[in-house]
Amino acid sequence: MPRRIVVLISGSGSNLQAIIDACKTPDYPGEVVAVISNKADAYGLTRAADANIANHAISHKLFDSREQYDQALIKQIDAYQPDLVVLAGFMRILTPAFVQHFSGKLLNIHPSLLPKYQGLNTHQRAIDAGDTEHGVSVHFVTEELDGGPVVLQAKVPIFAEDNADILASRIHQQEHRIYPLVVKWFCDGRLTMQDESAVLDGKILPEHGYANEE
Ligand code: NHR
Ligand code: GAR
Repeated sequence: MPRRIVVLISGSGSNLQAIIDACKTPDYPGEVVAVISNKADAYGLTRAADANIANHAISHKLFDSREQYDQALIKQIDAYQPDLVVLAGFMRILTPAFVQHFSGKLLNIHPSLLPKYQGLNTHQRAIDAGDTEHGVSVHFVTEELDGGPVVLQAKVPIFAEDNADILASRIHQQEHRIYPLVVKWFCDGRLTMQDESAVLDGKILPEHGYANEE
């Protein structure tokens, strides 16, 4: 049986689409069983519906506190008994209670070469810093925002004439390659989190994740 995946989104859901498409390939070890958005107008919900995947909007605005919102999220996610919860452009910081509930089963994709540029606006910050290289990281989620162990990164160049939109689209192409790959590793049972380290095939991954020469 394929591993059960719940995907959390806030927006366009192009990473969700990449994972849905990957799940259709023969022998892929995972299946997206539900998509949940904190925004009712997220286009990713339409993508889920088009793929006949259960989907829900749970607006954070209806709750008095982050704790209450996260409890509602936990309840909805648990109803699907997932093996893996994937953040794909999900824009709400999660409480320690949420992170602990899904510890070791929670992945995020962050548009920077972590530990550089945690938080938001990463493309503009890389341009403003004069960087010639930028990238994207898939990491396990821990209580520390964008601080959990990195599994895999992809790098892209920054050219002098780039703006944040051009850079974002270059990053997106890499995201759509690496996220389905990391999800596959997890679903194949090759990837785990142990003592806040990412472990692939029994080996602790270094700070920048798998196969990084630095
Ligand atoms: N939660 C925890 N505990 N740990 C992480 O590593 C998390 C997380 C929740 C989301 C994604 C993250 C990113 O990849 C992520 C990682 C949202 C914000 C943020 O400031 C920061 C980082 C990330 C996602 N959100 C604002 C908030 O008040 C709202 C911003 C908005 O709505 O546009 O939650 O970058
Ligand atoms: C992706 O670039 C992802 O790395 C980023 O949002 C985009 C979502 O695109 N994530 C964050 O910035 C998290 N704070 P998508 O909705 O098309 O997958």
